[in-house]
Amino acid sequence: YTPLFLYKMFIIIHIGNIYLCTQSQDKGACNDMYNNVKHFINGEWVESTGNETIDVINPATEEKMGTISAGTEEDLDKAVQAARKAFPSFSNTTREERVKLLDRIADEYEKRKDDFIKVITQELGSPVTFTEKTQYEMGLRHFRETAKILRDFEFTEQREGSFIQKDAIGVSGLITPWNFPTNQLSTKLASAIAAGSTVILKPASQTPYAAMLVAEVFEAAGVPKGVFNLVNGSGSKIGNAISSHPDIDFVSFTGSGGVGTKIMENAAQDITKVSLELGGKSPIIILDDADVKYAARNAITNIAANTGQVCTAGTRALVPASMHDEFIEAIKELLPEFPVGDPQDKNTFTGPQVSEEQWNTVQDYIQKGIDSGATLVAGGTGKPDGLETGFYSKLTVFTDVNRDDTIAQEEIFGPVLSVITYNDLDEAIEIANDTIYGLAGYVVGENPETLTKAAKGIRAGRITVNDGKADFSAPFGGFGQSGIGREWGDYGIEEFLEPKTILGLP
Ligand code: TAP
Repeated sequence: YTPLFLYKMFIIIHIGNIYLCTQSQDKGACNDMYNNVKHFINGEWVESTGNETIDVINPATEEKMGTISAGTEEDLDKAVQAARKAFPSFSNTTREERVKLLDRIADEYEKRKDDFIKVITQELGSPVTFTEKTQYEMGLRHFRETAKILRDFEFTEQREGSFIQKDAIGVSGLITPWNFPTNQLSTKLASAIAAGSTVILKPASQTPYAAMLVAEVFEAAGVPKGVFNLVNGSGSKIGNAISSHPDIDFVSFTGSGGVGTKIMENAAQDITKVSLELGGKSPIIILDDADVKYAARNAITNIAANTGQVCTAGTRALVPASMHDEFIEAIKELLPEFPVGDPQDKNTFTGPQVSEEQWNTVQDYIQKGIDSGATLVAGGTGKPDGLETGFYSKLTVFTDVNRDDTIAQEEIFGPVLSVITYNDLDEAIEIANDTIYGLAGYVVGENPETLTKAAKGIRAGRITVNDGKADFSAPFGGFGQSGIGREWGDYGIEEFLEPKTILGLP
């Protein structure tokens, strides 16, 4: 074998590989950036101290996109030490320096727009149009809005008898879910940076590539070493270790109630502060003067967007008994405008569930709805026709649902709507508030007085009236078992601060 022969063989094999990759349904399969993704600790991409990896699956093709390193407790310790070391100088940076840093992060984030869209569409199965307009955009808005708020944020206050100073809380552990891969990270990261806290991030194992891109954005923006650390790995190992780490001062978590409870239990051992953004079972109160078609469209959008994997999704449509039949007809008529299918198709409205596990959960709930005697208006169990590969659910609407049925009480996190009738507004508000949750609520109608009464009556962290749009400067979080604490805007920054009262200062 002459060197020339070997070189020719190398070229032939290389071209062959490229051909095979381009023929694959799963375009990520041939991209090295998807394989054995490392941790980002103290400003460097580092190998894990363990050998285990976690597979990442494209939910639309069911193919493996690649792997991430499964972090160890030793990896986490290194990240905590780096964050601890960086804390004194970062927490002493000026507000202006941190505003500039957030602006640079936002600029670098914008430069990676195409990569974010590609990655989130593949790892989450979020339809490409939604990924661009919502997933990508929400991440960016948090960095931009927080920078804007930070410009006027008051870290000190002189009162008649005291001086109050707000100090950064210390090292924060951030644990995030998969449903909005950049939004969930960005709101926590933007607030932490604004406050001067250093962080360790553990993203969801199903959607780690968006987090990897965020780490690259932070690197490119020149975030000082140790201020931002990323440790990949399972929730049961790294998430659990973050919530019980004695040198972490604050745990900010978004995800399921069950894990939220475990995090509180762990954090309680060292009296570590936690903020929890958990689930919801949000009501949509449709008033008797609402336009029926508009109300039906609002309800379907609530369950179809992001395949129902939205903590604030309105999943209980509360409809006046007198409007019920007309509402159901409008739902049936409008459903074809919400196609379920390939996330790469620009016309797709609803993609697959994120994982087989999530698909199974949704199927179980649909079966429970059928077993409870509710009437199936559309959808049902199984996959939509022609979508046998991929974790696709049918858009499912039940009516004749009792307010205390399982499907009317528990978070499904799938495209399932429960229609419940009411007789007067007081009853609607009572039903709206009759769950353990209180994350969001929706009101649809015309009369300003009734809209106001309904909006004020719902006990939840965010109420949207008709077309109300998200305000990234306003607090986001829940009442009841929807969580503890608030994210977004100035309320989000406050979570990463400790107020200190100084008395008798000359
Ligand atoms: P969770 O298990 O709560 O996952 C959220 C995050 O917590 C992930 O990063 C996860 O890591 C981590 N985690 C898991 N177990 C942990 C532990 N013992 N200690 C610390 N962290 C841990 O959510 P899920 O399983 O992905 O989804 C289940 C249900 O949660 C959904 O059906 C839905 O009802 C709800 N959910 C709610 C939200 C929001 S925004 N409120 C978002 C997603 C899901 P791994 O990814 O490695 O497991």
